[in-house]
Amino acid sequence: MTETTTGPPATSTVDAVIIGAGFSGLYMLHKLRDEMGLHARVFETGDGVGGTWYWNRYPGARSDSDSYIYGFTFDRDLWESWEWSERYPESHEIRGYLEHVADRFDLRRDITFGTRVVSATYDEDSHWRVVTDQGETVTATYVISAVGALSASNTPPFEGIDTFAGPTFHTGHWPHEGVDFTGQRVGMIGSGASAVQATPLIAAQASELTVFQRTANYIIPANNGPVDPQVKAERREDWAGIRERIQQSNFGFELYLQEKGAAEVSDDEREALLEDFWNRGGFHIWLGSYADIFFSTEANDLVRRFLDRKIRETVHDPATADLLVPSGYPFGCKRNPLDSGYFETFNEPHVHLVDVKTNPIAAITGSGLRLADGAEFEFDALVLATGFDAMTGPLNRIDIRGRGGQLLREKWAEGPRTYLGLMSHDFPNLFTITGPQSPSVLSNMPVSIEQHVDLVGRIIVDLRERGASEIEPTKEAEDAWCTYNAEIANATLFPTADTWYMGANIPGKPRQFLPNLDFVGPYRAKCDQIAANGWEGFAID
Ligand code: N01
Repeated sequence: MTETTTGPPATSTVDAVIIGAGFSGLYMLHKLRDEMGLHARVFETGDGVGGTWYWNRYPGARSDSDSYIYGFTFDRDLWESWEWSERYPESHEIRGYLEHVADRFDLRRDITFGTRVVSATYDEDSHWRVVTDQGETVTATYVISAVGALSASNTPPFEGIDTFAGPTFHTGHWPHEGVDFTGQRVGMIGSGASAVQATPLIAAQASELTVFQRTANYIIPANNGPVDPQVKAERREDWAGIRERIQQSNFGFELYLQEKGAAEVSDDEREALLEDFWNRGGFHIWLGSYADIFFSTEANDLVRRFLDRKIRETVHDPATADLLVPSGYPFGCKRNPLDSGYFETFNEPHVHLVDVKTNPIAAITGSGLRLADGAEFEFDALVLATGFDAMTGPLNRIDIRGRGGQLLREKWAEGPRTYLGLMSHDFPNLFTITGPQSPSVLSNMPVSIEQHVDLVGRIIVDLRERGASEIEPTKEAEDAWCTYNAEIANATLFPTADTWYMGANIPGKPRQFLPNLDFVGPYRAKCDQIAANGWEGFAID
């Protein structure tokens, strides 16, 4: 009798399992399968490609990176095959781009959608057993986490969170069909990058919008719009130059810190530069102005004063402006959002700002929320723009067990421990693309993603050429990397701010600076040197 089966067998063996089908997972699959001839499978929770951009569909969602560098550069033909419509790419356009990539390289046939990886367990025979929520088990030599840095959404444990009678939306899990707020009273908790993008658009529909702000942000104009066709054409031609420059840059952008510090130039010179950068929009003031703002409070204050003034010039009501002017932490050490009309929105009579730092949210109620002082707010819909359990969250939500059954999240209970942000001791052949303690979120992500994917590819090629079955960092190399990361972070002002970079947005999360501060170009050179030295710091078996 012949048996017919539907779907894959309950257990199969592949060379590599890749977790996630965003930028990282797609390029990793292409690298392993098409360039190296390995049998690789991707598991993706969503029903389509896109990763972070599959879920982040809130009004106004777009990347803060210029579109011409928000894509892959590994293939010139791919580079030339896509045209972005505006200076910054909108969420749906980024998804369109990644669908284009998936089509072009025929990636979907090795991606299993609608499937979450629940565990990955290392067996002492140099294999990983990966189990999905659909009951499938796959055995693989390599596991590559391509889960993203900002993909585990954070819903704060507000008392009564389930009691609100109206609909609740998290910006990181927005309904695909969109939401119509016309005529509704909307309450939005949070004032980070997602809230800053969503506020003007929700305000345009809602009859009333109340934003509950815990920490004011330094927000810089995006200055979005169409790009001059001539500039577009030049960039299209300059694939090799742009690729080289962003790979060698500090942050994966064509932005370069000034040679002199903010405190070393005259007031007039500084004012002129900041004004010019303000008008250009984008990250110039953050990643292209003065290096000393990251080290010196005095230098930082000089730039802060400029930004404070801009807010007060825009916001009409002085009390609202007071609330919107950030205080208590340095500029640049908390991710500054880009603005497309955020401050102006608070000049509209139906838009309100409520401080929940001095008077925190006590509870969500059936009809809205209540603050600690007893003040009640009523609305029809609740938007949680409350961010993510960044960098470690997506990995810690999977049961990843290395040697001796050790859980990764237990090993990382006091904070992540990695070598290069790429691997962790006792977890052989597990790679974390743009993982914690790599430049990752302090860069234009596709640049760092390409570098890590290429590096993983090189490691695996080398292992196979040597006939080796395993690689992992030594404990000594990992300890040294963790110490080094802490030292370079502590030399800056970054740890002085309560941010998701520090894990400070999640109650109980250990306070540790999560990314690496080497910068993109130097970090790449360091990895290349480690490779040239025969994978220094790694044990290969
Ligand atoms: O999340 P956030 P996000 N009570 O963590 C507040 C990237 N991104 O989704 O600042 C009251 O920044 C919280 O307050 P506080 C980008 O890297 C990129 O906006 O912690 N409020 C904050 O205001 C970005 O940085 C793009 O004091 C509470 C907000 O919720 C990252 O994703 C677009 C609270 C969360 O802001 C995250 O951005 C969007 C509580 N208990 C996002 N808990 C682009 O490239 C949290 N909050 C365009």
